[in-house]
Amino acid sequence: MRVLFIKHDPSYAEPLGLMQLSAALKAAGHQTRLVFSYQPDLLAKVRAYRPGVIAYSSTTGIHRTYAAINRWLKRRTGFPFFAAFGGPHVTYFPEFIDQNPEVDGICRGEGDVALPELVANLTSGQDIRHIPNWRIRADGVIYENEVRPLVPDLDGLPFPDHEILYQADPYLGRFGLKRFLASRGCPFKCSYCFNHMFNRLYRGKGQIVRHMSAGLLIDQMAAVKRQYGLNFVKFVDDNFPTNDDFLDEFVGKYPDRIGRPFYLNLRANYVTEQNVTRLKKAGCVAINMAVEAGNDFIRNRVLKRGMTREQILTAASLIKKHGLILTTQNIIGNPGEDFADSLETYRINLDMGTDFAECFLLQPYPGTEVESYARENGYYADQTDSLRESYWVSSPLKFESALEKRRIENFHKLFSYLVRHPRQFGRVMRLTRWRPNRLFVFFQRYYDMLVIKRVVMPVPFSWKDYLINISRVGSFITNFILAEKKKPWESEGDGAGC
Ligand code: B12
Ligand code: SF4
Repeated sequence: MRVLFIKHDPSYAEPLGLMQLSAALKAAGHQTRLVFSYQPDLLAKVRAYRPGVIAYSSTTGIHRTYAAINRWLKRRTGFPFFAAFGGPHVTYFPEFIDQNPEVDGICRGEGDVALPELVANLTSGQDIRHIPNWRIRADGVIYENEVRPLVPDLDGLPFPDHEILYQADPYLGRFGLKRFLASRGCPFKCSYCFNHMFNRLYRGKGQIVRHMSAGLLIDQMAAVKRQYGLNFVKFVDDNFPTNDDFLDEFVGKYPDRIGRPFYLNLRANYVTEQNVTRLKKAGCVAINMAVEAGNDFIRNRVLKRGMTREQILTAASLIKKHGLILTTQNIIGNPGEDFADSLETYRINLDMGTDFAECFLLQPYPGTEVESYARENGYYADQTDSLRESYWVSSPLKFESALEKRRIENFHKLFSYLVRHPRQFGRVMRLTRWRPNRLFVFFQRYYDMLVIKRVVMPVPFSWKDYLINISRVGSFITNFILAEKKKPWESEGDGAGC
């Protein structure tokens, strides 16, 4: 059967979940393709491919766009197809299928076995109502099924399908920066993150944290390097594996077989002398560590990080001592936070000597503990469905006053700049009183991109890479500042009742 994946947002990062699913489908003998909905002729492309299944992988916020695209395609393609949704949004907000009658099934949790099983049953005309992980709409009824156990051995999965992505966007294949994943799962319980819900959903269904063997990870990377080229690696694991069996093999093989600088995420409690030494020996040039909040109460009671200020500062000094770039993740605009608390987060970054501090505005994603905390304490009253596509623009929470909210939202846009230019603090602080505006949003996105390129990934990219990136950023600006051109699925009404 032909399965078509539709992805809406621009392709600046590999959608590894989707690529993993495509590999599993191909291994089971099906055909797959990816189309980007922002490119022209979506309908013509869908009609030409005539898939049996259209698959969407959705985070919260963008789910509305995917629901609209799907509704439009159901009306306009002129042939029947099974509309399958998966990814974080439907996993934590399964009511999505009840609210969208054009959706035929949603997959909660891992889709590696669930999607091929659904497609196999659709191909052979077998019953699809009782497949684990799926909530299926059939004969006007929704059938709910438990999740199956987690994939026990990541080495048993096929390598992610890079071809599907690079066929849809050949430029990405040639771009030197590529992302990889060595593991799945995180055992911590941070209240704003999806992991505590994921772990609850999978309680008793297998080991949460799993990693590939270092040898297979490197085989996978070597194949990508050979076929498409590779200058710089970003590992997107929640926490890069640091257990001895993995790290020893990784350090032994990576320099010879891959030999490219890399960047990864590590929680402060895994930043030890031994781990940093080994990672540096393998070629690590930068470590990203989440701080989230400088204020102890917000960090540990609201966000449930379980991490002391001393732990954060010690980890930072260890990273700096070894001459590695230190980047951090920070969240401001947390429930109950005031502007003074946001400033504490800024100051701890100065104390750490952070090279680049990425800052987000808290979004209470559905089902997270922080969402309940914000609702129960009167900081948040909106419908889940109103969350924005991105955490870069505004906060959906209530603060003590309109001025407090404005200062936090503006400070968020200036945060990374100020951490690099603390002497500008006095001057820039005045800007936090301005009305939040698109210029600030654009400044932050562009500034962050430049710093990441210059400081975190100082590897040579070609002129062509620069030109293509500038044109992509250019189209982002045009869309953003001149208000986005209406898409066909937006101009035809919401299709309710169709
Ligand atoms: C790398 C990453 C990114 C990358 C790449 C994103 C991408 N689309 O792959 C970048 C930097 C671009 C990014 C951007 C954003 N991200 Co992000 N990201 C991640 C991260 C760290 C890893 C994703 C990954 O590759 N996972 C590994 C693969 C194997 O898992 P997977 O993608 O979940 O797919 C599996 C299942 O979900 C399922 N599945 C997925 N899709 C489908 C589809 C079908 C049809 C089926 C059947 C099954 C299925 O099967 C897959 C295989 O088992 C996750 C956290 C995490 N550990 O997962 C956050 C995470 C997904 N991101 C998150 C967020 C919020 C965002 C942004 C909205 C942030 C923003 N800009 O404001 C954007 C949204 C971009 C987008 N539309 O996807 C949240 C989502 C929360 C939510 N409720 O939606 C997560 C969960 C982190 C968190 N805060 O908790 N992200
Ligand atoms: S440590 Fe990171 S990935 Fe793990 S639960 Fe906390 S925020 Fe999520």
